[in-house]
Amino acid sequence: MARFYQYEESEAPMTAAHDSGRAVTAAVLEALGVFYQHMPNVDDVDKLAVERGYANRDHIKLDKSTPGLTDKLDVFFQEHLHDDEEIRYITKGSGYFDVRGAHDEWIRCEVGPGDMLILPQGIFHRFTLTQQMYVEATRLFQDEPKWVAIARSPDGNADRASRREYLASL
Ligand code: KMT
Ligand code: NI
Repeated sequence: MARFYQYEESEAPMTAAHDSGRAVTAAVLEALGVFYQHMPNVDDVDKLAVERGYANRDHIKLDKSTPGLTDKLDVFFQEHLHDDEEIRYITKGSGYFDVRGAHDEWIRCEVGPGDMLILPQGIFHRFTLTQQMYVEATRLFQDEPKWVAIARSPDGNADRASRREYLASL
């Protein structure tokens, strides 16, 4: 089951828990447009995919044997947004998705097997592994995945349509 909390900055590596001890509720995440559900039954994933029109999916595995893992993780951990939702269903292992809260603070979402997390388009976020250093996940998408990572710019990507739409949706 997932766990959500305020991220505590420290010198510890990104894969450390960075747990401030301050929990964040599912309602707070919902207000940010983040969808979370524990779905141990894969049938529920298929049902959600039909309801939301996610016709396509692929699979990603990251562990210590992944070629270029360090570089990949560095990219995933750069703060960014996408012009599409980021839909991830964790099947094995664990990971941390950090999303920006209402006051631009980091909220850490620790996810594990059976967790479905959907980040809305335009939300600033990043990803890393936990110290388990292992995750497998299904990535769902509607058509062509638009997962180009748009780095956060000094003005917070204020002119980008997906960002403007996201802010308007809050
Ligand atoms: C992403 O887009 O950040 C990823 O696909 C990370 C791995 S999904 C567990
Ligand atoms: Ni992303």
